[in-house]
Amino acid sequence: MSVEDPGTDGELGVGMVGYAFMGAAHSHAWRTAPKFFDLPLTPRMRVVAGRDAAAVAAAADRLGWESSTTSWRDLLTRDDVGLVDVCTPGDTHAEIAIAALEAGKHVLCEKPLANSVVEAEAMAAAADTAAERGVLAMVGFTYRRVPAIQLARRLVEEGRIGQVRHVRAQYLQDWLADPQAPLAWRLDKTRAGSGALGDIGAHVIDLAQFVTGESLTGVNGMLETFVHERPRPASLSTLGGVAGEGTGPVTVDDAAVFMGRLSGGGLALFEATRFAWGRRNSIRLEINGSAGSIAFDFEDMNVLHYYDAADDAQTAGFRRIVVTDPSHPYTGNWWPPGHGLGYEHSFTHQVVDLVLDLAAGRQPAPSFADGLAVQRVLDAVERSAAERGAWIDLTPET
Ligand code: SOE
Repeated sequence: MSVEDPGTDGELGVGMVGYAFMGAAHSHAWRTAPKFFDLPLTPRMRVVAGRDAAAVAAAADRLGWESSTTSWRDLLTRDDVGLVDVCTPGDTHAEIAIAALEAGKHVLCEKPLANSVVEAEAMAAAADTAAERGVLAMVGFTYRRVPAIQLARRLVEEGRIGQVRHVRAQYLQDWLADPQAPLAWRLDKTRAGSGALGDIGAHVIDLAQFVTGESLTGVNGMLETFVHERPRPASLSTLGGVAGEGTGPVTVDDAAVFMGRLSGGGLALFEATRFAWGRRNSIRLEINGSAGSIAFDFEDMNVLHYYDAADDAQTAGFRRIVVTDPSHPYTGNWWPPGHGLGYEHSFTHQVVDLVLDLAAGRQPAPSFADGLAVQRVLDAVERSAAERGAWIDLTPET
């Protein structure tokens, strides 16, 4: 396959690296996208790579891949692979993504883009060079593709809430609130880069910037680790697992609280924690503008709340919009109005948009440059926390 041609004979051969939670979500998306959307290239799930031969073969079978390999480098030499999908922990993103781009493969890479700004810069530079040859890269901030979030973006873009004054963005989970929850890789700084901050805080940073169309110009914040030692896992499931013998250190933050200033002059407040008992996967975004407000919670993900300050005072109030009309983004390809979408659909929409962009030779969004911008915010929050909450400016060159 030549680099100018993203697919052969109307197909896009995909090779995926990693097959755990994110790998399963991405596999579902590659399988499902061509069944519900009319795509200019048909994704072919050629090969999945992982270190354990038996486990990766079983995953290939379960998730619908044609073959498996224990070396991700095999993907780079295969002519029937046009895109490499990176679903590994953050410590391997840079190496795999850069090698794939250099080999002429398009890349989809899980978030956060990398474990450090240095790595993210190298990835963004590799993506720029590759783009000159028609080889394209995208980072997977999937929540952008929730229809209610797309509608929120449109309302802000159309000026329906006026100038953005406040952003309140929270990502709340509780899978680590139990101190006996085992030591998953997401608690190891060398593998994950950071804790709640990078794993889930990255999502709300991206959402805040995406929905407002603005960028953070500076931040300050606090990080905290509540449980410093956890049982080593006997087995790991999607996020939790079963505690085994012995304990090991938690080397990342358990929670992050930070605030920032937006390029349009608004103020933003962020919280990311995996210690919010009862909040399983709650992503809350509230934006107050000069002419209205919008509010979203992923735990009710098919709904967007919209307040229009121009409404008659007698009847003014938040409008509960069920974002399932065929006129809403993506929804017309799924179920009749009111039947609703779930977590997995945003991954499918990600694949759909990526394939459309590849076929058109267009840069997909979010790009590696967007991923780098989020990485700079993560880094600034860490630096601020290390300096007892000092303000950190985020000028483009920092
Ligand atoms: C774990 O907190 C996690 O799986 C994140 O890594 C994902 O990005 C998010 O979609 C769900 O939660």
